[in-house]
Amino acid sequence: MARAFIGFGGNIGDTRQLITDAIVCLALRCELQILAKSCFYQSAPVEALGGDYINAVIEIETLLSPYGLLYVCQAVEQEFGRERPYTNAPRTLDLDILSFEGIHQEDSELTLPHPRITERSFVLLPLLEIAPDFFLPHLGELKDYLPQVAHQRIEKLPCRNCNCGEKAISSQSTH
Ligand code: PH2
Ligand code: MG
Ligand code: MG
Repeated sequence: MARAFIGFGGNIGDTRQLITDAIVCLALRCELQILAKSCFYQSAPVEALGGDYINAVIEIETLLSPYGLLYVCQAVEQEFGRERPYTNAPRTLDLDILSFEGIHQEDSELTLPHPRITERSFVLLPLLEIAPDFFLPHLGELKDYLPQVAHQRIEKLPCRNCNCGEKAISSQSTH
């Protein structure tokens, strides 16, 4: 079994619901198991136009090859993220394989780990939430890159599945 991390992002439509649905869609596939799911994060667009993004990261284990997983991710993107030819809100959803079992490859179709994994708070924060000691052979400890992305605006959104919302509420009430 290979362990991999997948990043989700989008900034058109109800991205939070779209990511939730896409994760359910992945969970229904017998080729992979979901091991962990981060909270949602709202982030300023990085090198992109438009409104804030919603981002999240999941950890999976799979018997698929990296390209098999890429194919699955692209199929889910198409299912959920394709532009819809009717009035208002085309919806987009981006799925990126962030790392796959420590494999290092620079292929035009699939670069692993993701080439900008250390440069983006919207990847590092959710990934480190579910894998705090995540380490990659060529990059070292991912948490060491946090200071470099500290200027990128990002906020963890309260959610039902963990107590991050409760913490936010209780810290508000104590101040
Ligand atoms: N994705 C991009 C480009 N910029 N910015 C944020 N905040 N979140 C994203 O997911 C994102 C981005 C290209 O995939
Ligand atoms: Mg992307
Ligand atoms: Mg992508």
